Amino acid sequence: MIQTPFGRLGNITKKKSDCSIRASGTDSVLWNVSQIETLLNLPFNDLVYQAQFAHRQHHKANAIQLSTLISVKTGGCSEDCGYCPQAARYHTEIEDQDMLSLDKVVTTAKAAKEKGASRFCMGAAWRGPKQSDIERMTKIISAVKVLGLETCATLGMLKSGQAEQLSQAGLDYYNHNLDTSPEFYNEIITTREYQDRLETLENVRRAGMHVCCGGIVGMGESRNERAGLIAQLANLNPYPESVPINNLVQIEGTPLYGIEAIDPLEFVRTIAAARITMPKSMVRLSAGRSEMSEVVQALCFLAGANSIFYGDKLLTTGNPDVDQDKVLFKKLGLQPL
Ligand code: SAM
Ligand code: DTB
Ligand code: SF4
Repeated sequence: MIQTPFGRLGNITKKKSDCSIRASGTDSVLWNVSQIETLLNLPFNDLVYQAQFAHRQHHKANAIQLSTLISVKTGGCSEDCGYCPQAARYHTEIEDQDMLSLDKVVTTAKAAKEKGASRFCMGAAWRGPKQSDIERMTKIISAVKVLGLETCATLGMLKSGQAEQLSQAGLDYYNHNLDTSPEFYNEIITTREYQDRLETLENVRRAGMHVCCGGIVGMGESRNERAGLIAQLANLNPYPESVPINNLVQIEGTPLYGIEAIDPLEFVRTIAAARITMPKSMVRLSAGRSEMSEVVQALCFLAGANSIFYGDKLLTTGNPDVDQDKVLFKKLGLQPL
């Protein structure tokens, strides 16, 4: 049973999974979409209260983990993800850039560490890496790892041998998002299947790496479809250690440009549902912070977000700068983890 301030989760009794590879130590339970929709439909105060309660059972109340992103290879991607400025087929202002040198990545990682980041996440605009890409990435990962940073990479789909090589090189986390619910998925991406994503996540797990997996909201999905995304994430076996929740950054030239933005309170609800259903995960308030007021960000932290991307750039778009985040942390009494 999930512990909540109300004793039980409304009238929802969760059953322990009988799946074989639930992580030891996680209180993973199986969730169905309507149970998560019930959560999302709660009065806002009740939902946030439950999320804060879950948060305080497993995490320091006022500590936020900081990850810095770098794009190690930008643009020219073969895929058709409808949100992405790096897809070659959309005409955006992004300039393509070949893979960065090892020195450039290491210099950036050192600077991120000095500014207080604990994790360094390297992204590449690939459908998936080639063997030559893996060889270059393994050198980069090892060099970043020796700086004393946690390492994370997001390079697209991985075969099992590729995941093994990255893991051997010292990669701690692999980010691969499910992005949205299975039902809404084909509205957004057609060049790879939902199942392909699940297979990559399985390969990452089997190689012994931590899973960073989340999605994007504000793409025109319904509340039921947001519940569908959270159900998929929470039912991963085990659920991801790190769950990035991105608010769509609308980029001119992409198919999703101009879509109606999600109500910020609905975004906060999604964070709360992630926190309640994946109580031990780090829930990252990810893309979209530049467009968010301090008040909305504060509500996200109250609803259980305990990680952010830190530094003035995401992959190709802007993020609040370090000084702005320091001011916000001071106002809220938050500490870097
Ligand atoms: N190419 C690899 C892949 O797709 O797996 C890795 C990089 S890709 C840019 C990483 C993630 O960034 C995507 O899965 C998506 O969730 C997120 N993302 C990309 N563009 C975004 C946008 N405009 N707004 C919010 N999130 C975005
Ligand atoms: C994730 O979930 N969000 C990050 C990271 N994982 C790689 C990427 C956000 C990208 C936002 C658009 C851009 O800057 O290109
Ligand atoms: Fe390519 Fe990743 Fe962008 Fe999709 S999200 S177009 S795979 S870079």
